[in-house]
Amino acid sequence: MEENIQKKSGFVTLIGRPNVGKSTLMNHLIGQKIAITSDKPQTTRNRVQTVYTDDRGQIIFLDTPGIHKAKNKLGEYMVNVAEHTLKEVDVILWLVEPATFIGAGERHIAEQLKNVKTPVILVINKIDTVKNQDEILTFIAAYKDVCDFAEIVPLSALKDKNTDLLTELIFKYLPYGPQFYDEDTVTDQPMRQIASELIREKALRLLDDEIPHGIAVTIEKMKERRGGLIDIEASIVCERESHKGIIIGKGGSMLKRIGIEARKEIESMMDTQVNLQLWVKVRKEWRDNELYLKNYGYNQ
Ligand code: GDP
Ligand code: K
Ligand code: MG
Repeated sequence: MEENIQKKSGFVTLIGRPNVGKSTLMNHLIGQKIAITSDKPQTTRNRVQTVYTDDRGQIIFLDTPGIHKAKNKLGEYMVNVAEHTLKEVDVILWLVEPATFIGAGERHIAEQLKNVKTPVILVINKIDTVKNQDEILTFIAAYKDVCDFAEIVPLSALKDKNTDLLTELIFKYLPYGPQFYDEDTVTDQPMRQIASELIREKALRLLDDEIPHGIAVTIEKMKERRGGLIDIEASIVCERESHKGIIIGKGGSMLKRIGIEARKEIESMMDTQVNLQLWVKVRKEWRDNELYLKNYGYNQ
């Protein structure tokens, strides 16, 4: 490693209620889609780590599942991941919706933050949805008393508005020190994990509300042929026979759509051709079964 006393580096976590745009923001900050996103809550289940590097130094982002009240063992696991992270990082980004109403979800997060000394930057996301920009001042005023914020930044993750300012403010709070990763590193996620997450994302986005929470994706096989083509066999695991039917769809149409969309994105991610085969399996109540949870990658 080259010596670089001038550079900064550190860890930043994104927290906030489901669907406020944490994964979208992280993807835009690093300039590449690594974390999956959807309009469904609890899209993110594991901690996803990504790396941003420029002349100023290196920011390591941790996209966590949201902090919420757990309903099953999978939920408990997700909440643990999120709460644990708060104490390990250099900066916390707390994302909220552009609103003056501060709900129970936000109060719960504010309670958690009372016990940590880490600087908190409040990010008021989705300002592209605010018609009258003067309103943003009222949102800032409403949040000022909730917590002792280091900074407050209104922005749009989706439209990439004001995100450069956020990066600058993050660097302000990072310590000087050596880089943790080489400059080409974008994530610590193995390709297998990214592939299974991309399949899960397509299923989340294409399926109706009730099913997505009960699905997991496992990669059974991932192998490169001579010439570069990659064969992937994966299973979508669901909790009921009736769900299996919906995931497969009429004459296999839904599974085919999920497969096509996932394949395209995995191909662009891996920069090579992919042959993707998808199966659907039923595992009743896997979300409350430690063994299944472990098997599907939800353990640390
Ligand atoms: P997470 O659950 O906090 O990780 O949220 P996601 O990143 O999965 O985003 C949830 C939904 O909000 C998705 O449909 C995103 O496209 C949408 N979203 C995220 N950021 C913005 C934004 O700045 N503006 C708008 N209009 N939508 C956004
Ligand atoms: K989401
Ligand atoms: Mg997310």
